[in-house]
Amino acid sequence: MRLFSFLYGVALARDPAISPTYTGTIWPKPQFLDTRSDVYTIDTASIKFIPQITHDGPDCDVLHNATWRYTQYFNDLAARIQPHEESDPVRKRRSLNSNSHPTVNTVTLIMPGTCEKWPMSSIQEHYDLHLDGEGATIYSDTVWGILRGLQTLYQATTPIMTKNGAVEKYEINGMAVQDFPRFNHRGFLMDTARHFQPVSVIKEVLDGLEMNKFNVFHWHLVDDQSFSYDCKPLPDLAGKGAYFAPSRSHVYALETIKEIIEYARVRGIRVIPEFDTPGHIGAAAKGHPGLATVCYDADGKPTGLLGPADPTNESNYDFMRTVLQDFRNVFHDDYVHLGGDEVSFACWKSNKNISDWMYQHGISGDYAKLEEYWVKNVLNITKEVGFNYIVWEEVFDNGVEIDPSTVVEVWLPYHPLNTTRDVTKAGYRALISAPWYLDLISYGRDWVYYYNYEPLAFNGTKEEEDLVIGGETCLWSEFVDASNYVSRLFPRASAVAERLWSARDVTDVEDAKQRIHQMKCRMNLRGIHAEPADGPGACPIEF
Ligand code: CP6
Repeated sequence: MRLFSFLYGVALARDPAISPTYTGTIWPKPQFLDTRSDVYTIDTASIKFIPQITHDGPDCDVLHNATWRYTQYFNDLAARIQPHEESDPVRKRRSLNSNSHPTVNTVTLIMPGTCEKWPMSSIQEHYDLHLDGEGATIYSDTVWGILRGLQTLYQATTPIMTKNGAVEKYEINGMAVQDFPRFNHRGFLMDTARHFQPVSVIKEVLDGLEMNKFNVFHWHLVDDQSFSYDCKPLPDLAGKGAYFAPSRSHVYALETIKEIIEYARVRGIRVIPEFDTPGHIGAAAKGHPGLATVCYDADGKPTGLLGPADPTNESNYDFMRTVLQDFRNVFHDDYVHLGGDEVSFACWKSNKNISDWMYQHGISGDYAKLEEYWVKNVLNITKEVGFNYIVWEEVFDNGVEIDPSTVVEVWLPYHPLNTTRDVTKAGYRALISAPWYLDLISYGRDWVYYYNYEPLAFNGTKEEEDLVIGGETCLWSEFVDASNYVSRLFPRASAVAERLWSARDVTDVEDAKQRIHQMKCRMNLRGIHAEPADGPGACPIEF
């Protein structure tokens, strides 16, 4: 039955027929979508989700949470239906009998595999969705696929408006969907170090990420400006390095972090924390004297400025072990992000202790080797603690010897396709973020640039292409806080979501324009403050 529907899907996948409902506006576009001409009323008020799972147990809580949540989401749609008074008795009867379409109100969730509790780098998200007069059926080997299928079903649910602009009912087409992501890693970087982002914003972001089928929340917790993470064994890091320290008003407490990890987990979103070193450690240095290099002026006097971490201070590796072990205790993913970007050598060069140490170690004048010494030690500690790691591309560009399981994140804007080629030629896995920096704003429809970037356009071999595991869109937060965060993120991030999920040949910008607009409206209906995507327009139901 799966094989049959798969072939059927192929045959009809490119059928451009305009459907009367939202089925054709699903974002990101499914791999194979067959919209049928039969139309049903979908009873959003009494919809029932019926799990058919062979391996129930405590670990199936993601599925049970999903049936509960999606019941709420559909009931929220139902709550917008406005009962309308009709004075003309004939029309009144007709509208009461507006069940000219059969009603669908059951969704069967079939999952033969074992439930997984945590989404990890091995996540599988393939699902089949079928809807006809018998009801809807979502089939997946994993609970993560069931989540993606539920989102597709939700998006296909179309409000039908009366002439007065009220919601009368919801309709949905018969359909058969075969869907799976093109790339396994579809991430978003949130920076809570340049501005502290309240938990309410983080949850709104995670809701939007789920709607767009993203599966990684890369959490840039600490940087030069603030240390927003409450590292239990080293309370001075946040206690001295956070905004408004020593008050902890701008610090994520352990309980809060766990709440966010849980909120992400049940949405099939991995949480990957980043501790960026040896650069970007300014805030950590406030709470941990000796971590940062002391910079000197030409006369040999301390300038008062602090540089990158001091690789020659062996106690700094104990410090790194303490932080990473704490990350290991708190976060569940198999990956951690170790940073490694934008290391300035100027301060190292000004420091006589460092040049003495380099002389003793036979690397005089070779500051890339000094950086390598730091990075290699930190990578070894990370392995011992039990994480695989992602690093920013400089670690690769500078020729540091890295474990074959390392993921290299390509971010420098100059020639990301060449860098992708170099990284994959060297046998490393690549993650692409260079074209998708949402903080770099400009007037107009910049989503089209994000949409048009093709990560595999580097003329690689099949093996090299397979090493591109996905990408991340980044919202560095120098200029965003709770006042403008979500609207700057969505729906511009949605362009990246479709590039990373949908087939390579889904490149029709005119078609995407219509759908990204519907997607913005749908996010608004769910309380997500997505901004207009593409200039003038209107949503059927305004926010
Ligand atoms: N912070 C950190 C940043 C950036 C990076 N790392 C960054 C650099 C250039 C641009 C945007 C952001 N603000 N820690 C680079 C990975 Cl244009």
